[in-house]
Amino acid sequence: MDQFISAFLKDPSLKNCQQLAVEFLPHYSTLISKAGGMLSPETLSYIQKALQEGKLTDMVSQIQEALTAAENASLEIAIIGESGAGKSSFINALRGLSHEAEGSAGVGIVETTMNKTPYQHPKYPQVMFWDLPGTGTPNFLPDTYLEKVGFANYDFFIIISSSRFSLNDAILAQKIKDVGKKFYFVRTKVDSDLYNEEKTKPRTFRKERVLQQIRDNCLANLISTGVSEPRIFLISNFDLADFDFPKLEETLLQELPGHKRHMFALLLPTISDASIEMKRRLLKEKIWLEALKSAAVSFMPLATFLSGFDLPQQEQCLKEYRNYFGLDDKSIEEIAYKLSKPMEDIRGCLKCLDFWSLVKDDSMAVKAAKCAESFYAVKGGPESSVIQGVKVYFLRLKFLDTVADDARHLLNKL
Ligand SMILES: Nc1nc2c(ncn2[C@@H]2O[C@H](COP(=O)(O)OP(=O)(O)O)[C@@H](O)[C@H]2O)c(=O)[nH]1
Ligand SMILES: [Mg+2]
Repeated sequence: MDQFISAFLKDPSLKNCQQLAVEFLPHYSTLISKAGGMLSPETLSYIQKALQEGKLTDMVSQIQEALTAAENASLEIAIIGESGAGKSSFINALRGLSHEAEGSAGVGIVETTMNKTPYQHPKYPQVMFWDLPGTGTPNFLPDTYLEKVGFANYDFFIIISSSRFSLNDAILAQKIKDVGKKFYFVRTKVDSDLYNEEKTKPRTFRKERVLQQIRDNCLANLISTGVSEPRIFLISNFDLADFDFPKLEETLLQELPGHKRHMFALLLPTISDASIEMKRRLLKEKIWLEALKSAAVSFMPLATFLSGFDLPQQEQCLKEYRNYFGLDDKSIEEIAYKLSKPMEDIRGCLKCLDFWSLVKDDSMAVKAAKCAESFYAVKGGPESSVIQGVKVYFLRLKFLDTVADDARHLLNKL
């Protein structure tokens, strides 16, 4: 069991809570990834204060509020760029859709309107990508553009180009900064730059050097137009795992507020070990917060609302984890198609599909019983709700690790 939670279960006295208040932040920082966790600095200090004062009800409501906020978080992502720059391809990639999938953004379609187009995430309806017109159209007016597209609604802006960024891009970036929003430059199609360079200069071609040249050119170009310290990410929409996309993911995660960070981590395509690990960390944090909340609730008088060991609920949880890591039935079907293998072969190598064997795992029951023993010492007798809570904790961790391992295993095959 997590050290912090067992120390709390063993001794919920005010004196021990005060000790735990001291240990809370250092312990929390070991749980989260370098991109950050889902609690805001304010929530962290509220929880610390509640522990310091032994106000468990306050701690429970803080955790509950944070969990609800993370679950209901919405994201509105603005993608700006000229027709042909790769906006639709980028949006499809982030939505985990192939260009031929139903509901995907039409690729290679020349845009003639100045309208913005919304694309909802197929799994997370509260996540919306907005395809916004580029700054190169004759009607682009830097002074009114942001007002026109309703800038206040977006969480951040991505300015896309497949060649140079223009003066108008730089002007727009400055305006975005002025209204207190974040922006990132994304330079697409680096795969084709590399291909062309290699074709034309096969003897002197060096991948890293070409990429550095593209980066330097974009930087010089933006700096000369007045953008200070522009952040540019080189990507290929055909291969997100390569180039700077992983760095872009991490930067965006770091810069989003905690509750949105959780949502954004869930929607990221499982393209690399790093993205699987980021998802696993955030979900592990959620399991931990839920366990800490249940532990605190069990010490509150008349606490009748502890959720028990409800099997359908656990099965649903495993299903959600599979969904988050792209191992839901539909995704497995697509993976089988990509690998040209029968679906049963793919399913056969996934441990996360067997709910019952995960639930029946004996080692988990032993762990739960061992942990609950420390609790009997305090309360003087087995409290079934606590044992159930502890079992849920271990079971969810097991689900999460199994799904993440399966995702990693499949990724290596792709
Ligand atoms: N090589 C390469 N082609 C890309 C990339 N992104 C988009 N494309 C191609 O560029 C064309 C325009 O892409 P699209 O996504 O429709 O751009 P949009 O007009 O900005 O929405 C299409 O033929 C895409 O297949 C990329 O990263 N690399
Ligand atoms: Mg398009």
